[in-house]
Amino acid sequence: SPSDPDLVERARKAKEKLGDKVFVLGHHYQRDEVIQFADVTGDSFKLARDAAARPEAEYIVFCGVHFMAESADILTSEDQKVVLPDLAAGCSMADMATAEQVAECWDVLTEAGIAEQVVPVSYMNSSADIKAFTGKHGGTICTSSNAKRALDWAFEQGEKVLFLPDQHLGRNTAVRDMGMSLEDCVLYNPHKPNGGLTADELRAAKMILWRGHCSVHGRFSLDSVNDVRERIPGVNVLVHPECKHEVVAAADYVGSTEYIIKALEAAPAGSKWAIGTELNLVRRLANRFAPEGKEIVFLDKTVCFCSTMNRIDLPHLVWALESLAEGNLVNRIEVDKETEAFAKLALERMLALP
Ligand code: CIZ
Ligand code: SF4
Repeated sequence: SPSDPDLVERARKAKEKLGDKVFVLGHHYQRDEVIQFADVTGDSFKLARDAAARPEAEYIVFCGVHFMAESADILTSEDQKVVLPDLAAGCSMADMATAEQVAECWDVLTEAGIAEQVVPVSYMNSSADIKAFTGKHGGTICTSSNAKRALDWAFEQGEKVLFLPDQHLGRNTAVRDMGMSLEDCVLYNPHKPNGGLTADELRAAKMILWRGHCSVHGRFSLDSVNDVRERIPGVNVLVHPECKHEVVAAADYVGSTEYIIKALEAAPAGSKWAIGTELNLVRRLANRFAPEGKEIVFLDKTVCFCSTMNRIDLPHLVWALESLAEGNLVNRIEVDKETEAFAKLALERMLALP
């Protein structure tokens, strides 16, 4: 839907007034009305790095969700202030692993006598607390683009991996890219005593998967894939690795948002694609590539936007920019020093991955 022209003008004015003092980051899953004001777009990791590469920007306005703003705060300098236009823009997946639950899990692994063999690997989509836990226990962060390299590294450090918080990315990477079997993986349920696992099950496992998932990507099903293949003969099915294992197994291609964009850029005219990722991005890609004769559809019409991503709308962005332009620092996301130090350790291990 077209954006309100008054708000567009107000956002433009406030941004102009701030000049180089502000840098606006736009995650791929953001609304069009917000993305039009982004200085750069990208996935969460690219955006955090882009922010760090702009030390002259005093304010980083992060159009995305809370864990991403935290990561940007961790990777940018002391004097840069990260602002999230709506504090209610969280991530249900990141919320599925709390610091208390993860500490309790570590006790369970210690009880089972395996904690020394376990290396934590945490997906970028996790709170700063979970990243700090990961750093403290010798582990690394990963994104959906480098999950295999992170697991390769982790299995050089220890015999087992605790993968947080997205079970699907963990399972898909282990089985698709690492040659493990589904039986090598166990699911740790933080809502059950001992994670719902026996000590023997934990000792036998190679991958201990946290029972978290993305409420958007987790909704695509095997039926979504079968239906689209029937509806559009010759369609290429391309999905994000946060989708369920059966969906990933049935797809033609699997990759991160950056991978999806590159694949569509390289796709020949006349090719047909069904994409399993967030709807704002898929719609934008469909519009962008339609003139080149590439037909792009959303994998399943019953799945919708990421509701927390969509909380960042033009009114919230205007409010944040105008406040900053008037000298009021609003909605700052600031990670405390100790958490930041350990989280940074985990992020730096990722940056050092071969
Ligand atoms: O699903 C998400 O939220 C993704 C892919 C985030 C990101 O950019 O890493
Ligand atoms: Fe979280 Fe999924 Fe939304 Fe990404 S798409 S922010 S993982 S709920």
